[in-house]
Amino acid sequence: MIPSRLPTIPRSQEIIDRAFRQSNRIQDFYKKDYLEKDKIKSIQKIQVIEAVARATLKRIVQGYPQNTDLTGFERNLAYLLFDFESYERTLRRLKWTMVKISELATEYIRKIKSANEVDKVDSLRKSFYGRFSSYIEDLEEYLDSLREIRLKLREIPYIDEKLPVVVIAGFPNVGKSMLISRITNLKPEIASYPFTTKRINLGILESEFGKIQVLDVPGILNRKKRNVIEKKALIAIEKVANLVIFVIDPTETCGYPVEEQEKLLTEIKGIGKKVIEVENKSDILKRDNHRLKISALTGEGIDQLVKLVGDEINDGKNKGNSGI
Ligand SMILES: Nc1nc2c(ncn2[C@@H]2O[C@H](COP(=O)(O)OP(=O)(O)O)[C@@H](O)[C@H]2O)c(=O)[nH]1
Ligand SMILES: [Mg+2]
Repeated sequence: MIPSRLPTIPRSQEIIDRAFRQSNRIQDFYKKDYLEKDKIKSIQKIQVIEAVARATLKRIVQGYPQNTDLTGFERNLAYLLFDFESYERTLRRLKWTMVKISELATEYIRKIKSANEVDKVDSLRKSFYGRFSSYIEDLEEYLDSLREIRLKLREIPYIDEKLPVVVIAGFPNVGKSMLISRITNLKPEIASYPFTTKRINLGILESEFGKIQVLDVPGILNRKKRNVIEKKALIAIEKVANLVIFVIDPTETCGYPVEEQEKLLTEIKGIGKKVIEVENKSDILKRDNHRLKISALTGEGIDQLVKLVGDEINDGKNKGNSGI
């Protein structure tokens, strides 16, 4: 799973500044032999710089998930949202830099120990500073990409695979977000323009059979080539849904013809998950058909829907359905 707190990513210059700042805090001490004193001080500085940089990089490397840490759902979304191979390359590069900096510190400490002039010690120390800084500066583009990937990883909700999952699907603007805010603790953004929901929102429905995770996914259009936003919704249905609530807007105030919505429903049914079909906005229009009529706005039909969801999930459990 993806850790809930992914470490923030500093800039190269921040890592360098932090390391040097710490090294400047080393307490002064008295020693009669100036060369000896200079050596000890220089070694201490190198040790502090190396330790600070290593700790910073280690915090990042350990705080970010490896491929094997991810659940199937998380992995699918991650592959969709960014180039996973380049992400792994970035983490490997940070680890490599940690090793290189440690080697560099060891090498310079050894050289300083055997130096026999103050000038030599000072030039060795400066040379370490320069080489250390360039290792960290070379990380800049990797840190930039990791900073962007962090935002994408944070978009992926944590799904408890032990609890059932219901995905609310349908065209944009049919009332999915308003519906999830009705039946769960979640209050997502609701707007009268399409594609408000770009990420997957997770809410918890407290049913009589226990907690059910409900996902409000971006609207899907009925078309061959889907964009990344739509693919997220399909991945959620394919990978984690035990049940789908498909919302149809018969009023077409969503901006899409019912016919198109029906076609999408047929496609979603083809995925093979159990689907509850509802017609929303019943405060405006109720058609005469078999579907449950609800209004996310007024609350009409919502209790029935919640009951139906609970029954379906519970039914799946009793049947020993491995998908639930
Ligand atoms: N009249 C009416 N409007 C609704 C209902 N449900 C949603 N809406 C409106 O439809 C628009 C889209 O709703 P939203 O929940 O953001 O749709 P989503 O894109 O499917 O998540 C908003 O302007 C809502 O106020 C409903 O049951 N009745
Ligand atoms: Mg929405």
